[in-house]
Amino acid sequence: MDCIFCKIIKGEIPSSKVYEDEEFIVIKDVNPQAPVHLLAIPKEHFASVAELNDERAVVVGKMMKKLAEIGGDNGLDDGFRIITNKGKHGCQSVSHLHLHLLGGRQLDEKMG
Ligand code: DGP
Repeated sequence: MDCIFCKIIKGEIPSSKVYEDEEFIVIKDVNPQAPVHLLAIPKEHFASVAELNDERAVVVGKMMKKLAEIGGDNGLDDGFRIITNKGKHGCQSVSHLHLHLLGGRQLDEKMG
C-alpha cells in the first residue's frame, strides 16, 4: 500500500519519533504549524474517523491520552489543541487516520 504513514511506521521513511508502543506512534509533523506540532498515528491502517469501530476507538482514546501527557511534558501548561481532519472539506491530506497536537502559542479562536 502506498501510504506515507505506513512507510514511516515500517521505518522505510525517516521521522522524528517521540513515542512508540505496539499500537501507535507519535512523530513530529514535517510541516509544523505551531511551535509544538505532533502527529499520533495508529499502526493499523485505516483512513479516518469515519472508519472507527469499537477496537479502533479504544486505540484513538489512548492516542489522545498520550498526546495530552506529551503536551504536559513539553510545557504546554497554557493549553493545546488536538484535532483530526477527515476528507476534502476537512483538508485531510494523508488518508491514514492521525491526530494533530498543536501548541506552544496562542491558537486561532476560529477553527474553520
Ligand atoms: P492532514 O492534512 O490532517 O492529513 O495532515 C497530514 C500531516 O502530515 C501534515 O500536517 C503534514 C504531515 N506529513 C505529511 N508527510 C509527512 C512525512 O513524511 N513526515 C512527517 N513527519 N509528517 C508528514
